Amino acid sequence: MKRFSLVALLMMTVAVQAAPFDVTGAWFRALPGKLPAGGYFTAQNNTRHDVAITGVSSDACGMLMIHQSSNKGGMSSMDMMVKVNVPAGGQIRFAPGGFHLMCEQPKMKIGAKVPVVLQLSDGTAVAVGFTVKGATGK
Ligand SMILES: [Cu+2]
Repeated sequence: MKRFSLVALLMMTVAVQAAPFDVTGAWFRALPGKLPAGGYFTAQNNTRHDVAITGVSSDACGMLMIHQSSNKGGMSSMDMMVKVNVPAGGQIRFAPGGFHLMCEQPKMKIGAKVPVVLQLSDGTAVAVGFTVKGATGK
């Protein structure tokens, strides 16, 4: 009983300590054949300074880039982004139709988790496990 309480306390401590830069809901959309896979997540900046994502890499991708989808006059296109700013105390969503990671030559299986490293403007790097989902996002 006493031991159980200690574990519960430790778990609560972990839950309330937010990381300075937190990434949640990370997943890749794996498409059939050799099509690139889009990567999506939410980045939360819990610091009092703006932090930018300045680079991305993954062993599961031949090349990994930051893209932004846009729709100009009915024409949808993708632009390559050098960096994406996450404002102090705020969050940025990478989601279909907006910011996303573009994984060229993906080597991934649906249901698996693949590692991605995000380089940040403050010189740190965050390792994130991306869950691989299918074309429908499941
Ligand atoms: Cu793209």
